[in-house]
Amino acid sequence: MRELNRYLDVAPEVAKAVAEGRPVVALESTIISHGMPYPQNVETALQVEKIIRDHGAVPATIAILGGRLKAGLTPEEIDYLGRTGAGVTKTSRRDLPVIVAKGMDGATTVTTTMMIAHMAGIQVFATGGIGGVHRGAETTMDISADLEELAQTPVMVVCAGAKSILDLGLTLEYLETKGVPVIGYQTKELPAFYTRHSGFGVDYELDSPAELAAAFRCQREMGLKTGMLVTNPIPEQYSMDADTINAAIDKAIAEAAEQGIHGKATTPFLLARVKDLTGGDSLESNIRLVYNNAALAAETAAELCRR
Ligand code: PSU
Ligand code: MN
Repeated sequence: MRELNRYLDVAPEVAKAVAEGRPVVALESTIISHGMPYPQNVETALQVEKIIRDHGAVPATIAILGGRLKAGLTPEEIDYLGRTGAGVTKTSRRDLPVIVAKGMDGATTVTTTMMIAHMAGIQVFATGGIGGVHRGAETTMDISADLEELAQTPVMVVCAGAKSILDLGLTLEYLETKGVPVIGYQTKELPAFYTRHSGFGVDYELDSPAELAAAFRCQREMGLKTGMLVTNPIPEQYSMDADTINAAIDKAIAEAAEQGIHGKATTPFLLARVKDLTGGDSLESNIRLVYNNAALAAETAAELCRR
C-alpha cells in the first residue's frame, strides 16, 4: 500500500479497489458546484457515478470537505456540494494550503482533482472541459493552472476538448511545449466541447480504450511525469450548432470584458453566461458529453487493470 497523505481521506470502496488493482475513475467537483445549476448538477454527478459503475469501474468524486482532501464522496456529500453551488470555494492548486488550514470546503478543479487522484493512486479522471489559454491571454496572461498540472501529474484526463471561451490554438501550443500528449479519441481533430469540430488537429488519433491504456501505460513505465489529455468528441446527436454556440461565447466574452471580470472568476462567469444565453440546450449537451466521457474513462481504466 502506498503511504497515504495525512490530509487525504480515501473512501473505503475506492481504497479497496485501488489496493486490489481494480479500475477507479476520478471525477471533479467544480463542475458540480460552479459548472451546472442545481438540481441538474447533483442529478448529473450521481448519474455519472452510475455510468462508471455500469462500465465496471468504481467512481471517486473528489472535493475538499472540512479541510480534508476527499477521494470518493457519499451521495449526501454530492448533494451538499450541488445545493451550496458557488458558495463552495473553487479550489485550484494555489488555494489548497489556506482551504485545508482553515478547515474549509472546496470544489476541486481539473488541477486539484488530478493532484488528489494521484495521491490516492487513481490513474484515470473523467470531466467535461479543461481550462486553458484564454482568448486575449497575450495581454491578460490568463492561462489555467490545469495546463501546468497536466505538465506535472501523471493522470489521464478524459474530456470533450475545450470550449472556445479559450484560444484553442494557443492551448494546444502550450500543451505541446509542456510535453503533454493530446489524443483524439476516434478523431484527428480537437473537439470543441459543444461541437465535434474546432479546426485544430491533435497529435494522435487512438481508437479504442485498449489503445488509450497502452499509451498511458508506456508513458508511466518510461517514468514520464506528465498527464495525458484524451479528447472525446460529443456524440453527434447531442452536438450544438456551431454558429449558435459561438455567438453566445462571443457575447459572454464581451460582457466579461465590460464588467472587468478577471482571475478565477472568469471561467465560472463565462460558463454561466453561455448557459443562460443558449437556454437549456447547452446544459443538455454538457450533461451528455460528460456521460460519454465517463463511459470511455471507465472502459480505459478497466483496460489499464488488465495486464
Ligand atoms: N471548463 C468547462 N467546464 C468547467 C470548467 C472549465 O468547460 O467546469 C472548470 C473546471 O473545473 C476547470 C476549471 O478545471 O473550470 C478551470 O478554471 P480556470 O480557467 O479558472 O483555471
Ligand atoms: Mn484563469
